[in-house]
Amino acid sequence: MRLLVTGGAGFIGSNFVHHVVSHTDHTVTVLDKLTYAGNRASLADLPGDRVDLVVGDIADAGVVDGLVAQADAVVHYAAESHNDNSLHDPRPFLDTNIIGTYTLLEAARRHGTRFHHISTDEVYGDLELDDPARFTEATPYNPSSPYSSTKAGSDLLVRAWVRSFGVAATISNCSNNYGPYQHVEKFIPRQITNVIRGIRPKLYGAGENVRDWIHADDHSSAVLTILEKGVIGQTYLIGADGEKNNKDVIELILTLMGQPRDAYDHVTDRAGHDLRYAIDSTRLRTELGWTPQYSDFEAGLAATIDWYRANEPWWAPTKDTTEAFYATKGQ
Ligand code: NAD
Ligand code: TDX
Repeated sequence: MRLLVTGGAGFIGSNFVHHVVSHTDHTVTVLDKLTYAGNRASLADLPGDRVDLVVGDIADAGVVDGLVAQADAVVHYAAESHNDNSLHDPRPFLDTNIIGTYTLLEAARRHGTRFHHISTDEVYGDLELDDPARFTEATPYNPSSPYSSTKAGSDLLVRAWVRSFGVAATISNCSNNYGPYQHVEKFIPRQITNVIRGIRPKLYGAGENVRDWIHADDHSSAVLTILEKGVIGQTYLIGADGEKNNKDVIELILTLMGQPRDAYDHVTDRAGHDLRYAIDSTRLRTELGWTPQYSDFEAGLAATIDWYRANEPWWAPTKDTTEAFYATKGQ
């Protein structure tokens, strides 16, 4: 297949492109605007006869139309992805997550192209810490932030384009990813690179918030499975039973990096901070036969720490500006 991967120079998109190159014969065209979050270097070691990069905006119908026409399937990762940025300036989230998705869907409709939409568990809002429930495909949408509300809006556009126009689309909603190539604005790489730089890690509030961690490579194998075997019009939740609170994660990072486990600061909490996410991925496992490979979070985290230690030239150019921005917000 010829895949068009939007946002393929970002964190999860670039992990997916690496996964596709090593596990399939597909060729990939990446369409990426190279915003502050996109990085050419994340694709640099991939073979030129399998992967090419087109720099452009998913909201630009002229660019999108020709690329979608040439593809057998679109895998749509491109988004403004950071909750904290969405609290500061929501507009780019509307432009990319809503108008960009709309633009891609219209092209898929014109050309009859298979479409897979990447989304997040944050569309379901949050859970109490002691709630035995986890999110399922039947959980009502209840997004909290400008980021998650625009992702929810994009999911609903996809559903409408399936029902009204017969677009051959599937949707997946995944939990929090970790692994290589993640921007240092995000929780885990921020703390790892802080320790490398001699800056104390920063925990929002009391750190009781729970995230359901999955390795980015397991997310990629799930998306490939859905692309190959998923039922058109269906939504699949992707998760690997990785619930951990932020305090435990920060203490584990410090321990794995040879620091005292309490050598971090509590900083200003995020406005509207979702308390807990948790995914029930039964449908994906039983109906499509997917299983995650990274069952040991500590081992996956240790490998991620090694990757950031070995790849400082990849993240160093963005570290100072990221920390300067957080400092303006007391975070
Ligand atoms: P990221 O911010 O690392 O990467 C986003 C990529 O999209 C960047 O390369 C950026 O340049 C590109 N992009 C942004 N606006 C664009 C535009 N208008 N046109 C073309 N390209 C554009 O994000 P990520 O963490 O890799 O997330 C990828 C997708 O996965 C998003 O849709 C996100 O909602 C979803 N998701 C992320 C997580 C997570 O834990 N990070 C979890 C579940 C779902
Ligand atoms: O410095 C920090 N300290 C801290 O305690 C940062 C950056 C975050 N946090 C907390 C906030 C969250 O509870 O850590 C948790 C994870 O934060 P993020 O990495 O910003 O992720 P989150 O807001 O949970 O959203 C992520 O997962 C779902 C992705 O960024 C989204 O794109 C995805 O949809």
